[in-house]
Order: sequence, then C-alpha cells, then structure tokens
Amino acid sequence: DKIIKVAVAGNPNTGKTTLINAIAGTNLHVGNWPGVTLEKKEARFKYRDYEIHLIDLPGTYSLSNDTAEEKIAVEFLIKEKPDVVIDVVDSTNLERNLYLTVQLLELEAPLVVALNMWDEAKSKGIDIDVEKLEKLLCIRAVPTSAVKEEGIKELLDAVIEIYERKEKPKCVLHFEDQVEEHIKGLIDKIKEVQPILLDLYPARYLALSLIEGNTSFIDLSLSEDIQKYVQNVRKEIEKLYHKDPVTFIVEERYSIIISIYEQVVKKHVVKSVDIT
Ligand code: GDP
Ligand code: K
Ligand code: MG
Repeated sequence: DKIIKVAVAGNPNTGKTTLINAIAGTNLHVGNWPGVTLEKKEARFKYRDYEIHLIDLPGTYSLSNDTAEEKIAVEFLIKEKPDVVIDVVDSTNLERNLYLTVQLLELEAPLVVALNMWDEAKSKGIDIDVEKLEKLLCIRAVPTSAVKEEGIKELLDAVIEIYERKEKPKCVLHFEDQVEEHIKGLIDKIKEVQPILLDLYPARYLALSLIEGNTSFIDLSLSEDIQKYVQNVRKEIEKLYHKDPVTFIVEERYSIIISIYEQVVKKHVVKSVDIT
C-alpha cells in the first residue's frame, strides 16, 4: 500500500480532535510533542488502497512562531513535509479561520480545507459557496460535520486526490504590486547569495517571515547581504504605507481574506420557531 502522511492543522476548537476520532476511531494513539506537554495524536489506518498516517498538529491561529504551538506546527510542516495537510476550519467563523489558511498557502502546504461545523453553519443560515472558495484559494474544500460524522469519506477522497496529483496548483494570493516586487526582489537576492535557504524553506513564507522579523525557525545564520536587503525592504514599506512592516503584512492578509469572504459567504435570516 502507498503511505500518505497527513497533518491536521487548524485554529483551536474547530473540531480537529472530533474529526480525527471520527476518521480514525480506535486506531488513535496519543503521545506528546517532544519537549512540551502538548498532546500529539496520531493514527494509522487503511483507506481504499492506501495507508493513511494522521498527525494532529497543535491548534494555532497563525504560523508566526510566537507560541510553542506555532513553533511545533511550523517545524513539523517545514521539516516533515507531510504529503497532505487538512486545514480544519470552523464554517461559522470562516473570516477568522482563513488567516491560518492563507499562511498555510504561503508555506506551500498541499492543502485541503475541511469546512467543519457545516451543520452549525447551516442552522445559523450561513451559506458558503464551496466551489467558489476552491477556485479563489486554488485548493480543495470539503464540508464536514465531525460530530455527525458527515463528509468524512469525501474528505479522505480529496486527501488521496491531492496525494496523487502530479502538479502543484500555481496560485499565489497577491499583495499590493509594490510589495510583491519587494518580495520578489528579496527572493532573488536569497537565490543569489544564500540559495540553500530556498532548499530548506518555502520561498514566499521565508521572504514574508524575514520582512516580519519572524526568524526563529531559521537554523542557519543569514548572510549580511540578505539582512541588509531585508532592512531596506522594511524601510521601503514604512515609507510607502506609513505602517510598520508586521502590521502591513497582517493587513494585506486580511484584505485578501475579506475579499474572499465577501465573495463566498452569504448570511440568511433564520426564522426562529415560536413554540410558546
Ligand atoms: P479542537 O480543539 O480543534 O480539537 O476541537 P474539538 O474536537 O475539541 O471540538 C471543539 C468542540 O466543537 C467540541 O465541543 C465538539 O463537540 C464540537 N464540534 C466538533 N466538530 C463539530 C461539528 O462538525 N459540528 C458541531 N456542531 N460541533 C462540532
Ligand atoms: K479543545
Ligand atoms: Mg483538539
């Protein structure tokens, strides 16, 4: 059988554990992430002609390496390179959950979104255009309800589809043109003076992290050329937008998210039934 290594990512309380239980049932093995008291759940099971290895990542709101949970998730994604990443989102709170999704795309994770809590979204009158979301993000998205064990087979079929896919989707969620030029310039600089960094880390995640000053995941010392280049990009961003670079990048991600959210989510008024 072919082995598919699957990481399960998502914000806290989106239903990751419930989903893994629904998928893996009794195959679940619970341990700890090395060095910390965070629970690590793993499961191995057969599905179709495949052996699927599931690993539950700690719940995180972002991948900025600010917390132990984020460091573990980022290190796992970069070093272990799972074949597929399931991003479990809370469908009733898509706007907030998409921040992590956008960062997972920056990390070039082979992604499928599980639109979990689909039952709750339905009863709240939240209508998500799944096909449009897939098109805008350039990835698969599957409605699931972990508590009701719905959408599980469709999700696993999507996992296999991503694993078997020969080409990576070539979608990039673009920031403002001027910033994109700085990002491209920085990546070119890295290619020129310290190309090994691009063998170790996904280019866009690396460039954005350098600009954000999020460098604790980088194991090598950075060449002085790159450091100078980064300082210059940061100054340019401040000059252009009158914002510090971290705020600026976070806001760019949110403006992408808001645009996607407005295109895919419709809210209906749900009539409450009067039982008195
Ligand atoms: P985790 O922190 O991501 O592991 O989330 P949990 O699996 O612990 O779930 C958080 C809460 O959401 C629990 O009370 C679950 O029963 C509930 N939950 C999980 N999945 C669903 C779902 O699809 N629909 C509904 N309505 N509730 C869910
Ligand atoms: K929880
Ligand atoms: Mg959990």
